[in-house]
Amino acid sequence: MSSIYLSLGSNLNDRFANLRRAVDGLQQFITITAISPVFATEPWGETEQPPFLNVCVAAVGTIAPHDLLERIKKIEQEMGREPSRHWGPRLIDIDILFYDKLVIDDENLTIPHPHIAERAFVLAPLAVIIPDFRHPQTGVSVQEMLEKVDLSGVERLFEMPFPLESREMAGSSG
Ligand code: PH2
Ligand code: MG
Ligand code: MG
Repeated sequence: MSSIYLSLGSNLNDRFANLRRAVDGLQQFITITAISPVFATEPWGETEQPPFLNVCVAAVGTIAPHDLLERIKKIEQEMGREPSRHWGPRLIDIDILFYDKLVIDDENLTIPHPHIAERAFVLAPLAVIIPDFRHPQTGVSVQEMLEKVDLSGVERLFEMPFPLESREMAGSSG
């Protein structure tokens, strides 16, 4: 079993529903063990776009990293994500942050995610679920990285309901 940590973000349409749907999709191929609270975050990188909702997810699974990436892309496509400019607005974005302590850097996939240490919108939710996890390349913990970033644009909103109620898991019939 591998430990997998993901960042989810949305800044278009019903942002919370988008996160919820993405979590449901992920559960088809990994077992989610924790979900962070939902954070409202100011756009990072490209600031002329609507504010985001962000969460981080911890999961376990046996899916290989590149297969994980393919399944994630499929969720994004099925949810109707359209091509956008680099760091531009998106209905749903699911990024692989860490996969165990693995380091991968090829044309398709870079793990750990290259921007973790700069992004308060990743570190704030991640520090709620894995504060002591150490970056495999720098040895710096999530909590230590969090203490180095500006948290002014990041607001903790509410808990993401988890685990899902069994009625919800079975698919609601009204
Ligand atoms: N994602 C981006 C670019 N900027 N800013 C925030 N606050 N949250 C995001 O999820 C985000 C972003 C590109 O993936
Ligand atoms: Mg991203
Ligand atoms: Mg992405």
